[in-house]
Amino acid sequence: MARKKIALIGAGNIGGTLAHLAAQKELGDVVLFDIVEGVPQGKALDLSQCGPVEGFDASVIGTNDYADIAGADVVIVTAGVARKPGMSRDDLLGINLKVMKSVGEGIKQYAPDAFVICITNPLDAMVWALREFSGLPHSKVVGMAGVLDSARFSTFLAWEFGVSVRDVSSFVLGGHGDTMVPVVEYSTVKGIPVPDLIKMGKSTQERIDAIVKRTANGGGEIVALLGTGSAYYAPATSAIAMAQSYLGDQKRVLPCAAYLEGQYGVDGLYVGVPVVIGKDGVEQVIEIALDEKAKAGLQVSIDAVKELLVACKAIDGSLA
Ligand code: A3D
Repeated sequence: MARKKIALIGAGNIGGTLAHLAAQKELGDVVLFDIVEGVPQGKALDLSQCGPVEGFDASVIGTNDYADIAGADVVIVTAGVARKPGMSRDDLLGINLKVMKSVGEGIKQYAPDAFVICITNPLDAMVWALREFSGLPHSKVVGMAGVLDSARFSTFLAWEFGVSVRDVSSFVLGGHGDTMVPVVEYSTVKGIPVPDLIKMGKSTQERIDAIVKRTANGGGEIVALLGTGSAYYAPATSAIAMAQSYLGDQKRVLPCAAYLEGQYGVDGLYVGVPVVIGKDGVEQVIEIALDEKAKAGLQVSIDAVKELLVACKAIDGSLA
């Protein structure tokens, strides 16, 4: 059986980390694309030379030509600019929208059967625009945010309770921005909901509220520490989990920015919700019952995504 092909559009911090993980895990042969000449080729050469040491069988090539992504099974998009300290994700909109147009056209021409995972910010608007420009089915274009946001929430919860991260399961809904909604009621330690753990005296509401706030600002905290660039290890790992679920038809339940057609009362927007990812892409959107507070939080988040789409349509008339 031929090896799968993984195309990575954008060979920056996340793109390079994705290439390393994809090769190491032997997800398939890797094509690293960027508009900057030399960078994808240099990173690909460096990564190829990890092969003999790590013992992986995957070819890694770098390119500036979309034709090289032809027939890709999975395309992961990180092309664009990342945040600098003091910038919000939304500040990236104008620049990254143009990038999504060229990337979408490249995917449409060379990899129309791929499962596409968008990471470029502002995520919920960029994944929508990428889908519009590529013309792929909505079920085959998805945004990575919830897996990362939940991983951040789970990390902080594991630290708070002094337990293994493997026993923590947490939930973040909504847009990938300051309005995201970490859902405490659906977050558990080995099945025990966090509110019950508070009742058991393992933490306090105030401490959990602070963790929820820290999760929503999780990306900003790292941007401020790094001084230049934004998080890339955990974002790359999160997208790889989504790619693995698709390639292996694992049907994992993962929070992702998915296209909603009536679910959660939303129509025609990409919003972070739990979905099942398998061989057909997004195979199910899971609608969970939310209390009034979470519902209100989700609505604020949905309204923020709507505003971004209005801005996209104002910038690029072909999207209106
Ligand atoms: P960075 O290291 O700057 O890499 C971006 C790469 O994109 C650079 O190598 C650029 O040369 C390349 N590029 C620019 N324009 C194009 C183009 N038209 N076609 C192809 N390549 C192009 O950034 P990064 O890897 O750290 O981050 C990439 C994106 O992910 C940014 O928009 C971040 O804001 C975003 N991001 C999202 C999350 C989410 O959870 C959604 C997390 C972290 C970062």
